[in-house]
Amino acid sequence: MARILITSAIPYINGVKHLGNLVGSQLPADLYARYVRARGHEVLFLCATDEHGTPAELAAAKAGMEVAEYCARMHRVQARLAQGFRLSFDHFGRSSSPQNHRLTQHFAGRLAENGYIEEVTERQVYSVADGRFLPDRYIEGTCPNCGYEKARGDQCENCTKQLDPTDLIDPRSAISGSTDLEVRQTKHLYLRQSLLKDRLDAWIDGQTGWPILTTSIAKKWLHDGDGLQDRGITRDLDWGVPVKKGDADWPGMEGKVFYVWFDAPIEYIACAAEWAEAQGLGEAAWRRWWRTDEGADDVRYVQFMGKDNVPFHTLSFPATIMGSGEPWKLVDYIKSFNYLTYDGGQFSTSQGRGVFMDQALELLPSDYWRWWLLANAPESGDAEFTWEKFQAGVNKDLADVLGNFVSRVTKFCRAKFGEEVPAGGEMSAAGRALVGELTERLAAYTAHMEAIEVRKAAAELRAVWVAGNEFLQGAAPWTTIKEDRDRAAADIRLALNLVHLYAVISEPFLPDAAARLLEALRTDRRDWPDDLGAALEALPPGHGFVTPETLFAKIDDATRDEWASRFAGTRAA
Ligand code: B3M
Ligand code: ZN
Repeated sequence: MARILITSAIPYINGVKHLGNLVGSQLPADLYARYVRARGHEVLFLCATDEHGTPAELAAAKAGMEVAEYCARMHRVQARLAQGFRLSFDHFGRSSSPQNHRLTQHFAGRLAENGYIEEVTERQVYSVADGRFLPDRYIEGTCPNCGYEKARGDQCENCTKQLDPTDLIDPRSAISGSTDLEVRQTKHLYLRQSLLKDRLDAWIDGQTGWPILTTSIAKKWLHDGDGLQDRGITRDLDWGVPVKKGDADWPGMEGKVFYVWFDAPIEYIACAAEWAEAQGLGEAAWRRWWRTDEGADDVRYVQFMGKDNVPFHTLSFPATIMGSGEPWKLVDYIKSFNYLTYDGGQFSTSQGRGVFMDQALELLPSDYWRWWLLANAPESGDAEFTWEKFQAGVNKDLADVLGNFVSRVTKFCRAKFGEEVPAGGEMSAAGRALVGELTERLAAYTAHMEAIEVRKAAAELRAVWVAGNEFLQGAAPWTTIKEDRDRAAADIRLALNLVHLYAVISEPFLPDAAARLLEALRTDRRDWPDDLGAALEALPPGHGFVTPETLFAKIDDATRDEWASRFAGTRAA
């Protein structure tokens, strides 16, 4: 039994997330959380909405709402969709919480005390037409690194480079489009992460088995060009965590807030505090997950995120923690993802391109999406969503392989033996061969789940389902029953137990199907099949069941084409 802390990158509040966002952090985090819970570990799985900064302000302005009201509403929308996708967060918090305000100000105070904050009078882009400074996403232009024309002032989403607004070529206001911009003086705080470069470098070198995607991005920002740059951590915005040194005012910083990327990762900690409060637990209950001097030294902490978030999680946030000089838990493993593309192009929130979480659930229940997205997770490279691929994956894997197996076994049993596990006979040669194959496949599946190799795990799970079908085909109880009823009974008894095994091991991918199967099989046994022999006798002779309704419906070509054309354009944001 271990204690495992899991966080998913916290989605921006500015609207419903698309399937590319979902598969890049929240969904694989949920897969892993469900798996480690099933293995009996103590798990705290946290996510939240990322509510500060220009994304929130711009989206609220567009919706014609006060930003606080907008955030409250969109938090409810995202929480409902998370529930719809069965994301099993222990808490879905908010980065605007009082806990995060306090902790963010606390960290800033500690960093200042330890000499990791510099006050810089600097030149910032000011929009004459808008009458304000233009931090981060308030400004757009061409990326100086890769030439992408829609780069934002804080980061280029094409090449992931972190930018400052003054870096952009041909800059324009994202509010008004105005190019009547000038550079004015204002004072800001900088996190002197360059001072921590060697410590960060050594820390990253000390990690074993991190995905290459994670370490290569971290190393790139540590060593390329001029090396790790100090980052501005304050902004001229109204909405956010007011700049303070702990509880104390910060002279000269009145009216400013912390940069969203400074407070967002601190929300991982604050979210645990929000969770404890919501559970009616005290401070110690969440600190034992986060403070290595208060019990978190035996916690394994795993983070999930898209590749554009990696620099902040491998460098800036660890710098915040190291620089605090306090024993907060550092991440143990960072699982990062490439991008899912949509029909040859990018999923895009700003352009409303692709399928969004709310739309997906209107078409099909969450298991269909969970399965396809996870089985095709953009792990080793980008992956592409097309309606043809989605249809093929659903129809083959879920309907033809898993669904069909369940249906054939339960219906045949009902017709010939009634709705209970039949008695009699002994395991056939085909059954023994199946057990041999499953022993190996389950070991591989478990190893992939432990290693968070999502696609490999899905492929192995599919192979386990296929093995059941092949067993059934070879054993052919519908033929053998004519001469040897005991043999057919033994094979069907094994097959019914396989249905149960499938429910247990598929649960991290397909929580609804698993729940339906366990209900149909009238059992709540969910122990992981470490002992395969015992697992395949979980349902003893005489155990009653109910034949389940069709588990997965197929997507026909007409429906596929209708969806493809419906989602060909963009949706109004
Ligand atoms: N909200 C970016 C994103 O949604 C950002 C992640 C914060 S993780 C602390 O991709
Ligand atoms: Zn770029």
